[in-house]
Amino acid sequence: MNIMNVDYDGLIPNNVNLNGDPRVKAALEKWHPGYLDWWNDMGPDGFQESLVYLRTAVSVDPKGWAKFDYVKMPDYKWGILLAPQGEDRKIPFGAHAGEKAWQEVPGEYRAMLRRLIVIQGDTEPASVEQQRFLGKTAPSLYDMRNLFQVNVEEGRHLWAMVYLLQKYFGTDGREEAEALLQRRSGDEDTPRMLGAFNEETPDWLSFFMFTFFTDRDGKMQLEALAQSGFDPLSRTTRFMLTEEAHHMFVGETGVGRTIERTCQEMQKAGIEDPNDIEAVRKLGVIDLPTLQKKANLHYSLTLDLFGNEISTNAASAFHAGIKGRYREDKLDDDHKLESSTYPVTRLKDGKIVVEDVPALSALNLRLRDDYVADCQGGVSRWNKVLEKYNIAFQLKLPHVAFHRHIGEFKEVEADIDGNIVSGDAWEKKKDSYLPSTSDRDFIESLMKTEVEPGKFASWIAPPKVGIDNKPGDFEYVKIA
Ligand code: BYC
Repeated sequence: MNIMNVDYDGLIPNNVNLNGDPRVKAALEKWHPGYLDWWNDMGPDGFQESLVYLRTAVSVDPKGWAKFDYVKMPDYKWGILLAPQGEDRKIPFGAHAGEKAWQEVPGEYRAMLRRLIVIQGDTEPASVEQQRFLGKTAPSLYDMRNLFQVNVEEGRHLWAMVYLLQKYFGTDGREEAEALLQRRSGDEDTPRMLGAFNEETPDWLSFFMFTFFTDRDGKMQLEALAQSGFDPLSRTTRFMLTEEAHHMFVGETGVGRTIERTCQEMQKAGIEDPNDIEAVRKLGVIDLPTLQKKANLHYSLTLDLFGNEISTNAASAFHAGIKGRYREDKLDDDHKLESSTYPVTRLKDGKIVVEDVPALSALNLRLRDDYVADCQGGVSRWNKVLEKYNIAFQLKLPHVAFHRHIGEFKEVEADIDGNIVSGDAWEKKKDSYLPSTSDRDFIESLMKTEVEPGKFASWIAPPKVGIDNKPGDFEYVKIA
């Protein structure tokens, strides 16, 4: 078998030699119709018959892994693709550091591994569910195609986790794979597992913020799992990361293009005060303070996805060699962390303080810190657009204590600068920190679909280059 190239002949494209593994092949083929039912019920509403110009992974060689073509989404080739197996890979961290990486699930860590795989798997279909109505308000065919690309790839990421469950976890793996198709984002009785995946994605600015902030949590968590001593998980997540990069590109450039259009229109109209919201909105673009509020919302919801700052679960997963740190293989220390400490921003006697705690217990926070730095890079790039147009406004990430529901700050209210405030004070100022009903109504009023090739809705600038270098007026979606 050539691990680089994918076997496309069967029902399920793969590079894991499914033909040589009849038990897993049969289990996946049994799961497949339920997946398609889920996709048809919960995938992009109203576009299942349209031809979409999508990339499909045909190889796991990073230099040329995808091909582009028109495809109806239900016919997309959702495959099982693992990055190539490294020769003689060793467990990079934890109590087993330096031992041979596991090719089978180590018995004592079975429950922990299954839980991490299920949580990761649960987020993938959840995001498709959250985004299912957005096609109808796409600001262009280019954006519509990007949305659908993200959606089919999240579907593929679900397949990736389901493969691990079916292959390595027997009966309970099969049950978990079924349950992944049963839960629904936002459902009162059977919600998705993590908070941010039960929120709505009601408009395109939310979608871009979600792909910037929340997909970036995906990147960080996948990076941490890519270090895993359980080699099949490492190889699966390494390939997922190749696809994930495009999702964050969609978010970063989507918000960037929104900012660009706002700046262009402000300049044309001679509006210098970015806080003159009414005047800016009259131009049919999204004012900068509202963009900041949307960022505040998505950033704070996403910080919750990192779990508690101080976590014995995270310590156990690291010690076991199951979930590492961001770029563990590039870090220069003992990779065991048994005697080091890490500074944690905590709440002590009603005050925010920084305290050194044992590094093993602070691994969720450490990953979150790497995430914050990564976000800051993108925000700085957005601010460059504002500088280019000489607009006196800078976007910024709110304090980590702001609007939190998990972790150290869940019991208190803090403003965007990290001042602890009373519940009353918070209520009074809430609408200046987070999108208010009228902000949402305004954004919604702009969400008019634009389906003429090469045309864009009023509030967003065109991209600098097309997907797959296609020209500006390329018909990315042939709407049925
Ligand atoms: N909501 O010890 P703690 C993506 C629970 S995004 C609800 O701090 P731990 C994507 C926790 O389960 C990436 N509950 O937890 C993006 C635990 O409950 P139990 C998804 C929460 O385990 C866009 C208890 O609180 N992947 O891929 O250290 C589009 C104690 O917590 C939450 C992963 O997350 C929450 N936010 O850390 C598509 C990777 N936080 O078990 C896709 C896998 C905590 O005691 N997951 N709890 O009843 C993990 O690594 C960890 O489970 C977590 C939490 C980081 C989520």
